[in-house]
Amino acid sequence: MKKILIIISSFFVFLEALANQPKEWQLGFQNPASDGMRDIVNFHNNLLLPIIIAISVFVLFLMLYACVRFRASANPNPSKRTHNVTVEILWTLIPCLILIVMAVPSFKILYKQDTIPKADITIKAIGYQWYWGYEYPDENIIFDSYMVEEKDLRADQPRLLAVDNEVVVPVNKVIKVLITANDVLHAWALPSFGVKRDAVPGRINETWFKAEKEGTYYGQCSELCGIKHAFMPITVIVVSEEEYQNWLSEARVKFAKEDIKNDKLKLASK
Ligand SMILES: [Cu+2]
Repeated sequence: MKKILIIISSFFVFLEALANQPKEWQLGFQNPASDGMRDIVNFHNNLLLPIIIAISVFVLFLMLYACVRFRASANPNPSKRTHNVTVEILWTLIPCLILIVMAVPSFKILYKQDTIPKADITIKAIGYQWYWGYEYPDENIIFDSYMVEEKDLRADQPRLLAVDNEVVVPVNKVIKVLITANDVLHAWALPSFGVKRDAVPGRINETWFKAEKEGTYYGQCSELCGIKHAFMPITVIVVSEEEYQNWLSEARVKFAKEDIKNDKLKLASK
C-alpha cells in the first residue's frame, strides 16, 4: 500500500517539475517558486492525497464486499438489524480524527501565510473590468496591464496569460501585495507563489510572497467578474536585484504617476 502511495505521489511530483505555467494534461500543482507554495504542495502530496486515496479505496472495498457477500442468492434471508452502537461510534469518531489530523498542518500554513514579514517592496494590484492596474507606491510608478491579443503574441508568450506591461520584482525579496478593485470583485492569484486574494472594491486586502527563482510567472483573475473574466491575466517577472534597479529607473520615467487622486487620469495622460 505504502509503495503504491509513493509511486502515485512521485508521479505528481514529476508532473509538477515540468510546469512553470499551466501545461496541457497537467495534473497537480504548478512548480512552486516560494516557500509558501512548497508548504501547500507538500501538504497536498504527503497528507491529503494519501488520505483521499485510502478513503476511496476503503469505500470501494466496502461496496464490492457488500455486493458479493450480501447478494440475494447468497443471502436469501436479509438481516433486520437497524442499529449497531460500535459501528456508529466508529464512523463518527474516525472521520473526526481524520479532520483533526488534516486541520493542524492546514492551520499552520494558513497562519504562516497570514503573517507578513517586513516587506522589501510593496506593490498594489487594482482589478478593473477587465484588466489589472499596478502601482509601486514607494516609487511613484503606476501602469495598466492588459492581456496580449492572440494575433499580437510573440513566440515566447503563452496565449491568454501574457500581458503588455508585466509586474517586475527582484528575486529573494519579500514582496507585499496590496489588492483592491475598482468596480466588481476580482481576485489576484499566482499559483507558483501560492498567492490568491480577493480584490474587493472599497477595501484593501494584503498578501505576500518571496520568489526564489528568476523567471516569468503567470496567474489569472480568480473571481468570476464578468464577461471578460478569462482575459485579465497576471504576469510577474522575477529578476536579479541589478536588473530590477534598471527596470525601476526606466519605469520611473515611463510609468510616472501623475495624479494620486484619480487613477483614471493616467489613461488620458498616455
Ligand atoms: Cu476579474
